[in-house]
Amino acid sequence: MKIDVLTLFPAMFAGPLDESIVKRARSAGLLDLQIHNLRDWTQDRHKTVDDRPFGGGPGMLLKVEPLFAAVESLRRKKTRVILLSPAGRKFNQSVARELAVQDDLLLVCGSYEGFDERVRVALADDDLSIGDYVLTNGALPAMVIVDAVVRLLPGVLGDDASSHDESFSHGLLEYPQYTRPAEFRGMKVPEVLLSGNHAEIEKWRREQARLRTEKQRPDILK
Ligand code: 9D3
Repeated sequence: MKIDVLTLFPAMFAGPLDESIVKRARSAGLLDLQIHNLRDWTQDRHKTVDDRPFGGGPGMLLKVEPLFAAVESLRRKKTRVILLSPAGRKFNQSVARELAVQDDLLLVCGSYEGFDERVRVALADDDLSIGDYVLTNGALPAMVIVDAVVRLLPGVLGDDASSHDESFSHGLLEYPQYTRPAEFRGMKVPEVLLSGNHAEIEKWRREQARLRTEKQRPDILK
């Protein structure tokens, strides 16, 4: 898969995407990830990327000319162009699965300056938000989306982790888990997990998953 990211803060991307699973996907040739600076597509001496909104009001907007020039130079026939903004459709695991089957993504980061509506209408296939909280710009959301999508690409994770995911996204939170020692600072691992009775263990895990989901995420229970 090819992913291009367009941002005013390319330096934010050094680090998170050079570690761990994303790093491995890149060196294995499963992911071609390129970060681009929107400022490189400005034409004026001051490399201006923003301007005031018509009609007045607070805040600035990203200028349309550099955005059009950048997207038109970076996109190819099959590229899915995705704006990142707080007004977008909410990103979740099913959107991640939808994106993971594309050949080519272009993630366009917003910043405290919003997008001119013509960018949405003429350039974007989609507009995504990662949740209902206000960040300073779309760089972290872009990294979140890259991370969630890349781990779904064939060959990036082992089969174990991928099939485990399937059952998780089927509706309940994970049950409580324990590893050695069986007692730590007086805190004991539940007896049933040491019993070797796999039917009982299954039953306990189902109950615990349901209890935890009711408590933490009643919204995902039907
Ligand atoms: C009009 C008031 N603000 C909208 C809530 C303006 C504004 C604030 C912050 C516009 C952009 C931003 C920067 N945030 C993003 O670009 C962003 C974001 C986010 O803040 N939260 C969750 N997902 C995303 S995706 C891009």
